[in-house]
Amino acid sequence: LNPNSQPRGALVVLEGLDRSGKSSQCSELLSHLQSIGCPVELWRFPDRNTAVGQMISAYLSNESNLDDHTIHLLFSANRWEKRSLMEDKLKAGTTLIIDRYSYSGVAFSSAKGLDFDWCKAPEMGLLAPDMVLYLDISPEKAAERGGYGDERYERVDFQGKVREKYQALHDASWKIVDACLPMEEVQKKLREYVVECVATCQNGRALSHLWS
Ligand code: Z5A
Ligand code: MG
Repeated sequence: LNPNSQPRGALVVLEGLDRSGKSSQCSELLSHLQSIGCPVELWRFPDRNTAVGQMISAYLSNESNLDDHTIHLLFSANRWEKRSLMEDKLKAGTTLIIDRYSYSGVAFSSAKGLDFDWCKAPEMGLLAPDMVLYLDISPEKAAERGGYGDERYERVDFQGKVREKYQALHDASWKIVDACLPMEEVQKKLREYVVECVATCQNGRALSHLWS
């Protein structure tokens, strides 16, 4: 029996600009999957609980300054430190809903001016998501939602550059959803996509790696 064809959980990533609704929709997907009896966990990156995550958190809240390359590699290391647990969970049948992943890493750092391929390189070999749900919104509309705080990157001009970089990362695993629709409508679309993805993985879809 090919071990790659075993039933497993799905790796689903939500991406999008700040205030696009990722965290709200992630919690909603978690409750929905739980309510239909699907084993599921919600993860987020950066994971601010690890030692690396605490360095990232201090940087984002402007308590520390780091060279752009250094912070890029820390964000990547923060995903690598969770990689083997991620694989174990998926193989044990748990679906993972992830709030931001490598695409945020590449989009934000390359929007600052770092080389796009250089930014992709440290992500190579991490697990590739079965599906990326991209919540699409313009930076202007996102800013209207309020709550842009004091963290780095929370500026309309910079978010515009991030959006362009996200567009350069789209591939066949991406589903683009209009994040300006009412929350319930976004929710309905996401549920449909995710339930279908979970079923495909239960039928034994092989795990793959970035950047495939
Ligand atoms: N970053 C990086 O540089 N490199 C990396 O590798 C990674 C991240 C992983 C922190 O991330 C920063 O790290 C982030 C990218 C960078 N930079 N920035 N800026 P974070 O995940 O902690 O960022 P965040 O602060 O949690 O972003 P966001 O604010 O996550 O927003 P969101 O989760 O997408 O949105 P939300 O909290 O669900 O909703 C925002 C508001 O909109 C809220 O009031 C909702 O009620 C409202 N909302 C949501 N949906 C709707 C709809 N459909 N209609 C109307 N209103 C809505
Ligand atoms: Mg969020």
